[in-house]
Amino acid sequence: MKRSSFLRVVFLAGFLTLLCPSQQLRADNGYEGWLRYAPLKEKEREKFGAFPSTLVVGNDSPLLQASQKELIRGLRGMLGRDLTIEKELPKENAVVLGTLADLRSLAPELHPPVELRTDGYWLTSRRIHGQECIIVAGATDRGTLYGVFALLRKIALAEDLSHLQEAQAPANPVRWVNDWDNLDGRIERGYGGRSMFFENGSVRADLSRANDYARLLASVSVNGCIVNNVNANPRVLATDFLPQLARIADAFRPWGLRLGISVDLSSTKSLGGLDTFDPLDPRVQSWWKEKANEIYRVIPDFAGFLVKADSEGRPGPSSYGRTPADAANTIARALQPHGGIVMYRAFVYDHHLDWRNPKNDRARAAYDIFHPLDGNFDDNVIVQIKHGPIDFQVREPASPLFGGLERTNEAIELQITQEYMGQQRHLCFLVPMWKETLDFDMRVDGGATPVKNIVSGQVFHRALGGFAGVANAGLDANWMGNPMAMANLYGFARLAWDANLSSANIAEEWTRLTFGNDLAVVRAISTMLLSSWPTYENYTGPLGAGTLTDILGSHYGPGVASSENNGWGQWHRADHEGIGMDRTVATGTGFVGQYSPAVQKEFETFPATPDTLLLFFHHVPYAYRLKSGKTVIQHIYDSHYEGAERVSQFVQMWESIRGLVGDDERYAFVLAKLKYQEGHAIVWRDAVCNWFLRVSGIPDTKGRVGNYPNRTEAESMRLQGYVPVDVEPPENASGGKAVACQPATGECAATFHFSGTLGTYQVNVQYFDQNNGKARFRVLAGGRLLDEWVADDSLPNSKLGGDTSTRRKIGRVTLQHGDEIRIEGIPDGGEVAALDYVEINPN
Ligand code: GCV
Repeated sequence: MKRSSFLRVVFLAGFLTLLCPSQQLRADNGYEGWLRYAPLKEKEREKFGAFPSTLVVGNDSPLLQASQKELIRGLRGMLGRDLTIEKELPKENAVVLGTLADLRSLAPELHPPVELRTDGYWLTSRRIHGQECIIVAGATDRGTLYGVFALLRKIALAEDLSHLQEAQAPANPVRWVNDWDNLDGRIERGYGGRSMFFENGSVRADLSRANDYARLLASVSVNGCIVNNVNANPRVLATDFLPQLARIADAFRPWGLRLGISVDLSSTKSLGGLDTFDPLDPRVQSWWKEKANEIYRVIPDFAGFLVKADSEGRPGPSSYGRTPADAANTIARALQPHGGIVMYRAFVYDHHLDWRNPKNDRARAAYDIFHPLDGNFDDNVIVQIKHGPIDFQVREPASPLFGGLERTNEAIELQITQEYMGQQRHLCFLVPMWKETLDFDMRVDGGATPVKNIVSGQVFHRALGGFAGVANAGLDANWMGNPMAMANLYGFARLAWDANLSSANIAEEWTRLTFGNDLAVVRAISTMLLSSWPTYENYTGPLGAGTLTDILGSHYGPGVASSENNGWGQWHRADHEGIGMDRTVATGTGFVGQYSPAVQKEFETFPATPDTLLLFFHHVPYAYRLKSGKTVIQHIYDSHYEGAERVSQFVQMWESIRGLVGDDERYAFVLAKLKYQEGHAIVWRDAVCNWFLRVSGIPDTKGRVGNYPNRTEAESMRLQGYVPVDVEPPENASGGKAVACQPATGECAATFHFSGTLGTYQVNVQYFDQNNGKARFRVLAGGRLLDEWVADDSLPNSKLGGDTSTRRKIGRVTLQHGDEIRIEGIPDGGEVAALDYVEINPN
């Protein structure tokens, strides 16, 4: 969106805030997600005046019982109406709920307009025996449940139901979430608290949270959940553990959600007592068969296994010279008689690549390994492919493997948890990014073959396929650590149902369900969501170079050089002359050759390659001119400044809807997160820009990079107790240094005199919030206390650097020339109350 229209939305939202009286405020900690069922406004409620008061339910299966309860709960919340339950069709208007088979016995004359595929539903309003009825009919019980949620969604969105006629079925049979929960209760790459499934090596006693999670997932038609980390603990298959897993499956079952688990392929050795895990060894094969039988005895609707093998140190078939197909088929054959499936991840690569060899390329791995196996996988195996060829970076092309498996089931793996995307502290709505991959046309055999139609099975006529989303929801009240991050979970599931839904549509729908139908709210939040991914990309990693994050540590703050000189293969190859990976067939790694000939033409040459992916495919000099007319280096500088500036606008937009988002708790929570992001975007901006300035030696034509006239470096202040320390890498602190209060000192201060003129200013204090203590800070100007706070965030590092650098913004401070600015720090634990700089900007 252009800056001018973006600001118009800010203005409009603010204006509407003044016009509209505040909604009645409800307490809301984000637990209900998009299922709030908040009372509709009077005007909206009027639309449902004729809604029936009676409910007829076709059968009494657990799923239909859940459907019935949900309908009652939703209507009570939104319309303040209760439903009376009848066994037979009453002599008054009614809601009729059931499968198509149930409906046939009630009203044989009614047929859906199209044949409903598995999990599909039909919503319609019809006369039955002279009575106006709302019909919710599913192809299966599960489809009926999905129909109920769809109907409730329509009511929450205040849609007109008078001509209700909608028949829908999911495009993808597999719509699973993967949760990377460890049995000890930690979640790998989870940012929403501890596991809701496991604690201390066992399944939790209280699984009510798992039941609520299943409800949330069912409301958006997710039908499977892998509950443990892909880096799997073999114990998950232990005989005494299976009944524990069965309890989770029981919690999921009323919501039509099937449980699956990640398995370690070497379990036959570590757990089974065999001396091998060779998938072609008959003893290994019968062990898996026995294990599958044992599982299905306690979990009859068990969904299947997810496998990570020969990847990042995980054992795999390569130990025995066997292929992924050998391994996948061995366990698939064990599951097959029970209807279970194997999701075998294509994330197989060597993380000890020789970085000195310019022909080495991690991006090639999945295709190189799996393409030759096409057609060798059993029918109940699905190859699960990360959306890009590296690893959930901020900008990657679609994995060429999607086009390389014509005789194999495929699923796309999307990462809902924001590992590389700001870890739920930064707003980053991923649906637009996912859609770029889903809509990407692989042009296999010259035809239109977008990724979405490949994974659904449509293009290559596969019976199985779909979506897997790494969710990692946890025990935090709001599930993911930030109510805004729930938009990604919602968006994932909506795309898994129908990948043709637009990003704007999903953003608006989620916003309305989560925050209400107020126009100003819908506009402001949708606008923020839709521009958040390009914004994040702008201040982190440009032009397809990948996220320039610290890939050896937290994957969070900046760490531009961390990708280089190691075997992980996330190289951007930036040096003093240029940047980018040459992946061309002509001179590079040959990765481009993995695409169909038509797609190769798009990426093989500089001029054909879109700017957004230029550095993914080509190594170019910094002075190379992009299609935008800018040089690469100037683009890096400008995009980082634009990105950081845009986050400030997010803060303003959010502030413009104060009082309209339904409750104060979520409002304040999100505001705090956005303000934090505003500061951290500047940390990113400065680190990346200064790194490239130092390495390229080419100055910013606009003179911003390395030039901060309103800053006073902490190391240049008068220090009492504080001592200057180097920060590594140096670009992650202004001037490469900070000051730290050594714990023995107890309390420290840094002072300087304001050299500007009398006026109102904004004082920004850049400090470090380590996660190993709760240091305290006080800021005084001319002896007046301006602000004080405790640095008690749990950022992902205990060191001073790009992960922990944090901004405290103190607005509207009157200062006059010569005022003493004093920052006092009191360390705590290992946290040294460190300061980077103070910046004083005119208000
Ligand atoms: C579960 C990346 C992540 C790992 C993750 C891995 C994977 O490397 O950093 O935490 O491991 O992907 O997807 O298997």
